[in-house]
Amino acid sequence: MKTFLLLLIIAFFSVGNSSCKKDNEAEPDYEIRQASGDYFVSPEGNDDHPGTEEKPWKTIQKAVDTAEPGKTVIIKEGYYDEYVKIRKAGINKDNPTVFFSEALYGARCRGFYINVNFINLDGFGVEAMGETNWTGITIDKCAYVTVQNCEINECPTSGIKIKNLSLYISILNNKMDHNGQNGISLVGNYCLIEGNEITRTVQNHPKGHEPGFSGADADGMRIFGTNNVIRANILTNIGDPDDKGNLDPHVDCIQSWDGGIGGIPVMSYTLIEKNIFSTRHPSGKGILIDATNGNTCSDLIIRNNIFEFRDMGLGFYDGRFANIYVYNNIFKALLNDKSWGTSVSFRNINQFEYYNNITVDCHPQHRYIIGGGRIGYNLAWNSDGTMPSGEPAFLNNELVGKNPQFTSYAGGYGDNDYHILSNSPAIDKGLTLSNVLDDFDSIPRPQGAAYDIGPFEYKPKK
Ligand SMILES: [Ca+2]
Ligand SMILES: [Ca+2]
Repeated sequence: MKTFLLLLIIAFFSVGNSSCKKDNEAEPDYEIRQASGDYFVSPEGNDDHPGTEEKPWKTIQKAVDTAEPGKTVIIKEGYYDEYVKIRKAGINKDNPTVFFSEALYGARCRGFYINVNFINLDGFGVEAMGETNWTGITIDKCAYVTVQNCEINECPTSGIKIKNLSLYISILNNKMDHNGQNGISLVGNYCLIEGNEITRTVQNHPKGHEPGFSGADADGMRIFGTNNVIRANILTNIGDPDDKGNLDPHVDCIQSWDGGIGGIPVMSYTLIEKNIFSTRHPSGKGILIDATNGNTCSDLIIRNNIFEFRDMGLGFYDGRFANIYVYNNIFKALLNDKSWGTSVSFRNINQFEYYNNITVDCHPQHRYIIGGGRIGYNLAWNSDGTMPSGEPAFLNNELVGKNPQFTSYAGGYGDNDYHILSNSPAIDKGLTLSNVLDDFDSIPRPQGAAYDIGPFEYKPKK
């Protein structure tokens, strides 16, 4: 009898489960994270409840509007059909109000709009639905907001948009796939963009464009303002050329420009390090900046990055630039490509340094640098054995046509391992630089006698 009852229960649940599934999609198994909270939200809750674990609220919006500043709200797994507006600030930068999805990406909703200070969003799954909202998470003219560990997909106008010179915003370890326009758009100062993954941005998203939208594109990030840090992000297949929505984008992994006096401020005083920027779109560029409206783009440090592109690695060729420092990067393009394939395009930059970089398959011109600056200790190689050529010609301790001996290199995008092997000619041939103290993997430089060329310092295995 007991066995029969058990079988009956199993049968009942099997039927129940299969009838709940939509489009034959299995519910993903979300990772449950331990946390202690002051308030709770659950799809089975009720907004007339007190918001305790036993009697949780039903909507995230109720929690946002009701929770005392500086407290932690735990949101249980489930779909919340809401576009949440956070309009009640936390206490201070050390005591933000925390909204925490108990299951990683498991509390899912249409998005968030934040225009108050001291807020921390952690672990949500976000998909903008259009009509009600077009951007996943908007941070508008505020300070000390952190968005971390979220998964933000399929938003027609940016995954995360930071607007109106917000300050001290941290965007950490989020995943963003197939969003329209770009993964992250930043207009702010003193912000940190670290550890995020951005894939497959699209110019014309299948959900369409929000009313009044113009200038559709498929970039990785758009960065404006000063004193920002862009670190250890992985951008792959930006502006996917096989995506039908990418009709005619100008694909840049990072793009910035000068909006003129009082306008949107071109990126300056910014550190860009340890990122992977990969695009195989024919127009694809690593970082593109123009500064033609009166302001100068200045004081950029770009070090220990991997650039894979078709057209240009760094394009600084229109407008006013000063104090641009480019160290220990890899620039990889495609041989025999109709796209330009140059590592850097620098024209009349007032003060720059270009040291310890590797260019691979940048063809036919591995670099294009017009005007004076300090250049040297770079390595240029074409994988078909042809000799690289570029402007200026090789001058200062540079290695030309030497195979850098990567761990693996097949010439593709997103699947090369650029760690150098023990027989690499790049080992100990770089210049010692006070602006570069470690490598892509945060291994201190130098290992061995001197700095290596490229983003990876060779370290013998023990
Ligand atoms: Ca662009
Ligand atoms: Ca070394």
